[in-house]
Amino acid sequence: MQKVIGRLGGCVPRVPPPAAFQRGGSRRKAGKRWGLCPPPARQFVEEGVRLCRPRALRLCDGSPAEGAALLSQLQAEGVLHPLPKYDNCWLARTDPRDVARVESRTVLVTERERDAIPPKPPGGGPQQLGNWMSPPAFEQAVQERFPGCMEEPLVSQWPCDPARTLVAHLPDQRRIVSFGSGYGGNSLLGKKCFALRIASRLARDEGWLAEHMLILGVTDPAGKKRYVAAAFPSACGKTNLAMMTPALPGWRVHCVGDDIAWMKFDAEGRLRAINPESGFFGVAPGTSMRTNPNAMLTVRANTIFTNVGCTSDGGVYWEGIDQPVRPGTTLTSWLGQPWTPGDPQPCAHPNSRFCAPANQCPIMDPAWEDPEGVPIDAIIFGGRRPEGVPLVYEAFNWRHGVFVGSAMRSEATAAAEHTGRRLMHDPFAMRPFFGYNAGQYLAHWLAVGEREGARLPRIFHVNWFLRDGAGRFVWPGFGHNARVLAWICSRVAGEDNAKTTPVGLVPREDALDLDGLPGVSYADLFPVSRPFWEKEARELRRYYEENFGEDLPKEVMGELSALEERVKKM
Ligand code: OXD
Ligand code: MN
Repeated sequence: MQKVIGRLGGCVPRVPPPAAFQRGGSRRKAGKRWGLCPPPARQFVEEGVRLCRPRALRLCDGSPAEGAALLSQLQAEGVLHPLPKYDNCWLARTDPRDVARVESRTVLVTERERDAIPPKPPGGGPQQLGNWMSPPAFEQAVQERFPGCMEEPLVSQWPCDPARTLVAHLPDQRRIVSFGSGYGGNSLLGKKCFALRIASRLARDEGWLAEHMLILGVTDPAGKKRYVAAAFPSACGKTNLAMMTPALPGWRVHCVGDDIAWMKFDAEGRLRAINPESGFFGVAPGTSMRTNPNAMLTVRANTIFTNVGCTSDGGVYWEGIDQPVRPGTTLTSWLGQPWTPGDPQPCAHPNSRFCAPANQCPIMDPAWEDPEGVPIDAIIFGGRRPEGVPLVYEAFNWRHGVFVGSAMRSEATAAAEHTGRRLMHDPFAMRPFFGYNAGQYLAHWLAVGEREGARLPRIFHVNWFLRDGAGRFVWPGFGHNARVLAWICSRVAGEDNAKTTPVGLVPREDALDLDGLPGVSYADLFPVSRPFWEKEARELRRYYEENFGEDLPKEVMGELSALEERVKKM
């Protein structure tokens, strides 16, 4: 940005700012800044003003003073409530209809449907790999929503229009047009909309990867550090893993990012990742000093909480926060109602969130803002699989790894409008975030693996969520996941400590450190059963046929056939 302004300096035409600019001194200052804006930015604002007809216009400068002024304005308007127990922390209660991503109203607008999604399933079932909208339908949708929308009187303290919400992407023009929702995943346009959907399209055009992945650095007791990127579907513990406190003595984890990774090859052929976000937008329920102390320390200041409960002494509350409420303190639910433990409805919405600056996390990696990125040694896929899928396995090679990513499934979570514990396919944890046809996305990953001179990371799959017959988790998870990272690091270091199964390479029994975990048995953690994988392969074949059709790369179908053959021989 600095560069763009520099280049324009001196030749900036005197352009009068739009009439909606605020009056007085701020109008004069804004007018000056307006003149420095690049012409396409000015044109964008002018078009928006004409269309939406706001009462006032403000050109943000991003200064702390401006941040403070906006917070007090939102407090005065009843959108934000202060949380005096902490430093500069705020609570927002949204309209209860605007609490999650709305995948059904998230669209890719392209001339040809095939550029956005694979062909519709033969039976006419719902397309699960995104929604397409034609340019004329999009123009009509804009005309039905935007003209004068900022003149309309507010009907609640939370401006939204759930019946007409639309989150549209125009990948050819690198444009995003979002209407009707203030929920972060729909309205923080730099996040899912740009850093995943539009960026995945940029990445394909330019030969890199924009992925729904956390990035962490893991250092072994000898001081050797490696970086891994991991893709899990929403609300499957990415933030917890990214900020983990290892339960293995001598091991350390540093966080680079908890949700999105942009990965490009460097001159030596290594894949280097940056986190394009500057903060965390994490799920609150279940976060505690036991499960994620670093997240708890991160959100003690400068944080906006959305749809959590609150305490009468100005603190926050949610299911699993694991903090005693002081005697005499009362609780209020996310709906603003008095709440007592044991009430049938939760105190916090299951998808309630914290939004905090990343640099407040006590274990941010020293290189987390390095523009060169960090070198990735391993890529991990994972999901919530209550049965059948081993704790960890390694793909045989890159192509098999692409297959493993495409075959990911997980129980549905509260981050989107889906309900229940239904098992959903979620290829690469990108199902809601593809910026182009998912079949072409798989082809792009395969092409990355063919790149000349590439020193590719190894690929793994993990499942922290296996349950026993009584429904109890068989793996303690959280800090103990460091044990799995330790095995992954040993594989990256070239140790010969894996055994081959039809599904992939698993740790040999002596290679996974289970010391000090009474009741945790290797056999429970590594179920590889023929009936389970036969069913899994059958369901996957149907999923591929119905959702990718002929856009599934033949290499991926070949990997499925190879799995079926290996399973037959079990
Ligand atoms: C999120 C998600 O990160 O829904 O919020 O994936
Ligand atoms: Mn996410």
